[in-house]
Amino acid sequence: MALESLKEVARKIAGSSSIDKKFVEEMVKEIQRALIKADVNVRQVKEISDAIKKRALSEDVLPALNAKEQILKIVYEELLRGVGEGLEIPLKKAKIMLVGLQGSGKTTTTAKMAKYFKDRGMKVAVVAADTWRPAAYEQLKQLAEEYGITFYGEKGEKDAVKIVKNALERLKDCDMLIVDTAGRHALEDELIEEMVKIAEVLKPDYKLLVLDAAIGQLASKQAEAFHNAIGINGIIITKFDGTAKGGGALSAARQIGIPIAFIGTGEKVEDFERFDPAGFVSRLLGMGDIKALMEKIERIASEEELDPEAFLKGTFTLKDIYKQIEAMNKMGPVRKIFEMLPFGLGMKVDDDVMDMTQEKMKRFKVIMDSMTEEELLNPKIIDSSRIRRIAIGSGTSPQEVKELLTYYKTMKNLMKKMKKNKLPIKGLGKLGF
Ligand SMILES: Nc1nc2c(ncn2[C@@H]2O[C@H](COP(=O)(O)OP(=O)(O)OP(=O)(O)O)[C@@H](O)[C@H]2O)c(=O)[nH]1
Ligand SMILES: [Mg+2]
Repeated sequence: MALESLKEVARKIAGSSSIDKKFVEEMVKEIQRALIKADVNVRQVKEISDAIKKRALSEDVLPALNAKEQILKIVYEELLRGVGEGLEIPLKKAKIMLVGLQGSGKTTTTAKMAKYFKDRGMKVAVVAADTWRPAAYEQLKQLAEEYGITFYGEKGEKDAVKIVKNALERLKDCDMLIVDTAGRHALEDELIEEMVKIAEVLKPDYKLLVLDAAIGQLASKQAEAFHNAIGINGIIITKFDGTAKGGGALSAARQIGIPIAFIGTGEKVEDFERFDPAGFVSRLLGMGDIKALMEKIERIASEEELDPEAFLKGTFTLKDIYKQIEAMNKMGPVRKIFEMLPFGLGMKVDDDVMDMTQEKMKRFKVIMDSMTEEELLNPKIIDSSRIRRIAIGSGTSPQEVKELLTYYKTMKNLMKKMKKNKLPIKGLGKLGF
């Protein structure tokens, strides 16, 4: 796969003896070659590589990083920007309609997606609304039965709209309805008409276009045509496993401004994943140096006698916040650290929390100095009367004390989240990438 060579780029950055202008230029050329080979649209390749070059040659190295880490961070961030947003379909009641050309992978994806949501506790049903291909009914029914998913279809019925109407009636108690539709060789009027009619009856929350990654740059024309015809709001890229041209479909999504929801990476039902841009780009880069970054965090943490386990486990107390603040002091702003983590994981954190200034850190320490041992170890007990006492004792305001408590809670949640996302707790350096 052409995008695979980005790993090589990351390895070269990690192995370079010095980062100079020549190195950056070579590196940018290599990135360009990888992207172009992967069928990424030329204009986008230029945008991405120009941005990398400009930043790599002009930005100051952050205090917490060395030059290599900084370059890797820039490459990571610009690729991420190039990839765009992912579409996360929440675990809520929803009607989903899949559209796409013949053989793009709609029926397979219908089953994969149903299993994906079923595994996450949703009550899912699939609807066979492809009345065009004779075997479509059996194909979906079989897949659904295999995975214990509710199936609705009407064998022999030619009117897809009628099937969808009946399905809506019959499947009212399901959380999610996933409707498989017919494909055609090309986007013919007849197909558009049928899609529009199905959508009118179904009123889908999501109209997802299934795009075969193997078509490379052609994906953008196809996506545009479907979008113009029925207005899609998400894209699923299939067959990402077997092609070197996957960049074409990625860049098609970006070009028409529609987020990618999932990618299919094989024929089996498990070969399916939610499209998480941060994780995706990290994997493209092999993550070699994210490891270094993690080691750095670990190192600084141990210098400060910060317990890395507690740091990530979410069992930590205000005492740990005290040490953490000191450690963060050495690493640079919290935001920068989390931005570098591939596990960015859509962790949305208030700007206030992220922008911990030196000034604020000092204030927080003063506040904590006015707390009792018991309060530091068990912040839960800090009620409004204690808040008042602490504020007076530290010469701050109750507002500020509350702010510290909010910061503490946010950190604790973040750590929990990182743990849930299977970030190894012990020995951050041993990530095994
Ligand atoms: N390698 C690989 N094959 C896939 C993937 N998704 C689907 N396929 C294969 O692609 C072929 C077509 O898939 P279908 O799901 O039948 O495609 P469709 O869009 O429903 O096709 P029509 O109903 O004819 O329009 C099948 O052989 C699938 O096994 C994928 O992510 N990777
Ligand atoms: Mg099909």
